[in-house]
Amino acid sequence: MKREEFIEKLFEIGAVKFGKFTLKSGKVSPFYFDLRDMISYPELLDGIVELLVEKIRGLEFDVLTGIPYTALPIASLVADRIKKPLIYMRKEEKAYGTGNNVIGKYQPGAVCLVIDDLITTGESKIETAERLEAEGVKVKDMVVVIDRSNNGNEILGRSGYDLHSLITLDEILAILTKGKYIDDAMALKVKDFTNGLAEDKTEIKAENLNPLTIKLQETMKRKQSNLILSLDVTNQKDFFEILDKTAFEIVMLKTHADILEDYDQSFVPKLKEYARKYDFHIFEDRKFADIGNTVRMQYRSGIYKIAEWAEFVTVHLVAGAAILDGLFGGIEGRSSFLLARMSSKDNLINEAYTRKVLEAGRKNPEVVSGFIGHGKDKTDIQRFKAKFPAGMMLLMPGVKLESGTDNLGQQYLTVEEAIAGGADCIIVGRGIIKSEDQGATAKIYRERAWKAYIYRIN
Ligand code: S5P
Repeated sequence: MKREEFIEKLFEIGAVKFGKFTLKSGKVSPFYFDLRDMISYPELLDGIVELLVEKIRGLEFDVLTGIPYTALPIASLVADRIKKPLIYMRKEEKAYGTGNNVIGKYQPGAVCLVIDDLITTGESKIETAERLEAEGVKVKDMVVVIDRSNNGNEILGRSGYDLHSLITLDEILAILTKGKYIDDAMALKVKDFTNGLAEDKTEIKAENLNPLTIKLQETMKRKQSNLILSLDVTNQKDFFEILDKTAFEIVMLKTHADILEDYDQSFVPKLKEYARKYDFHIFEDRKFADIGNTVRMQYRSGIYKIAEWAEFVTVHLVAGAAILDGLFGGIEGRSSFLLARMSSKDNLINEAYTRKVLEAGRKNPEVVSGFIGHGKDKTDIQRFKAKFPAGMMLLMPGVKLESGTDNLGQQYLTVEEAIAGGADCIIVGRGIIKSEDQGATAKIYRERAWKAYIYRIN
């Protein structure tokens, strides 16, 4: 089947529609694509399989899959035509990595081609690929029938996948206007609409970033440091002794004020004086996680009155993004880092949770400077970082000079892995604190981290 003919048929069966459609987001779209009914048109189905087989010729893969529901019957027809095994993911999500999420047989490490009907944001494709990868299947190439975004390639490319699309939105518009199925005005409307969506997605403008995010980045440049010291000790004497030796090397100091046994009213003024003298930021790793009203009190009252002295705090979004209002409502000049992933073994954060945290950050740049995250290796971190809203930072704990673990489930990457993957700052605790010469060790961390950072951003 010719492409023109195929596109015209899609229009005729109503798989490609123009008019006014209210989307889930509440926006009114001038077009709507829905390929679900295609399975009821054998001739069209035949055409699409033919075009897909042609498109995937030359790609290397062991098995193939279609994303349920729409693409699954299409993928099974393709599998039959090229005589390759089919597998598919359950639509409902079982626990990660249990081996029960994939139906069909494959060898561990098998390379899988992913077929889907449409691409808009690419999220469902990335999610499928990540779920397949969690089950020991590798994904490299993905094929879609329609690239509705016109830049699916770029979206998936950022996450390390190659997208092949049969037809793009522009091509559909060109053919349908040529055949007089729609007029130029409609084509223009559709283009305006998709450009508008693209802009919505484009990320946070610099002027909306929290001024503290910008300040932190300026301090990084000024001090040539992206090292955050996590000063986890239980008394003030050790605390300030270590700080004396390391303050010069760090861009930010991360505290857990609640582990100091002798915390008293002298602590904060002294800490602030160090921060001023040595030019670093103060970051209390409180990991707020309760309901809005409670976190508000935990942040502003009690013994620590964190809001008065910590420029940055950490927040777990398990209670929902509304707790950001609880924390920061009515307060100026403060910001947070959200826990998007954790470094501890078997933590319960999954991809869907991470995605929601990143989305919450994108929507609240005035109180969120970025995310805390980790990964299993450089590639894994790159994929994670690719989804960040522009301008948001990745701070990474679980970093040492050598990779490894502690005996309580902490997992370490090396400085270079962390930064090459996309960490903007590294958070180091025991790697420095437990070393013999804390000052010299902090210097090594700073130099290695900064060198890797400069290399990456250039
Ligand atoms: O996922 C995380 C998030 C954080 S904030 N994993 C972490 O280890 N952290 C914190 O980073 C942790 O609370 C500790 O203060 C620091 C790492 O310390 P280290 O001694 O293992 O380097």
